Amino acid sequence: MRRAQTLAKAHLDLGEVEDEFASSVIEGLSNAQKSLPCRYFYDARGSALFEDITRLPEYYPTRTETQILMDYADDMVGSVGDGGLLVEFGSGSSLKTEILLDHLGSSVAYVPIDVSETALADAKARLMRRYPSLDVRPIVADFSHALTFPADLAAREKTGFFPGSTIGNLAPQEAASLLTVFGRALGRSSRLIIGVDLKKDPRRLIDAYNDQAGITAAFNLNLLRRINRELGANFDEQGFRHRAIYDPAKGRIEMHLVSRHDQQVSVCGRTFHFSAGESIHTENSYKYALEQFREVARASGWRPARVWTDTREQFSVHELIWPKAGRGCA
Ligand code: SAH
Ligand code: AVI
Repeated sequence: MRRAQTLAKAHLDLGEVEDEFASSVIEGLSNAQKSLPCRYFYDARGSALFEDITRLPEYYPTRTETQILMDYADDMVGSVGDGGLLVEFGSGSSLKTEILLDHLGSSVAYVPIDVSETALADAKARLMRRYPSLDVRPIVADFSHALTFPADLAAREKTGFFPGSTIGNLAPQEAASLLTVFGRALGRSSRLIIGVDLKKDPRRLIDAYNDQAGITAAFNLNLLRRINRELGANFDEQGFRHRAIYDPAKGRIEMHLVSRHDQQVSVCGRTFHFSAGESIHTENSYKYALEQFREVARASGWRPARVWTDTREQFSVHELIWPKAGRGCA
């Protein structure tokens, strides 16, 4: 990924633009189909808006996955031994984590990893109140980069947790690559408990990303506000509208920000032109069939084991096992 960014920078002659956020934004807005990476949604306001999304009547994934975790947490983590390490990728509020923590021994340590510093700080404060003896060691990082655990925890037996179907925000091939990174980081014989949203009636999907209250729209538009604040850009939020569509061939929801009229925007001293109706592609959210996701897991080097779903098979939680030896250097 770093190499890809270096190549992209060379191609665009980004020169002095060293900041990763700035270079990603300039690169994305320079593409024929303008795009922005969805990991930048999560500044303090974006993380808070995501929490609002999780409580919306239309946004079924959080409720459904939470119920699956409550029904099967003991099966999922009952075998984790004393002194184990729970590592969560894209932990956000860590609310679902509490369901697992209630089924784990008190000597387990917890490493939440997220790009959102505020989400990690709020989660840590709450967890320390609710689980006073829990050793919580947040890491502010992009989980797709090589991960190093605190030295005193590195040798512990690790269980990965990746809820929320955040894996669905990557295309299947990229998802497989990310799962390989996780497997190598967690090491031999580790397990990963991962939430994956399932294919379903497109109407339900479309409603989940076009809520009546407009919270998903605010979440999407917040990206422009963040670019203005952090990169001194001059996006007019009112000049763009939220659009979410389902592409059945690709099996994904796409979120876009659509320019309401012809306009020019300046970002880091560069000018970008938007015609009326032109969009910035801001997020994909892939929806899987159960076997299709197990195939992605196999391609990444994990062995798919158990799967838990709700009775209507709207959402799934998979158990993956990283082999004792073999692929990679784990
Ligand atoms: N796990 C929580 C939150 C899901 S929202 C849940 O299930 O409700 C996605 C989370 O992943 C956000 O907190 C976001 O900040 C984080 N995230 C997204 N991309 C990331 C990346 N590349 N590296 C680290 N964290 C990331
Ligand atoms: C974090 N991720 C899995 C969410 C999703 O459903 O793709 C982010 C989100 N985007 C719009 N609503 C929620």
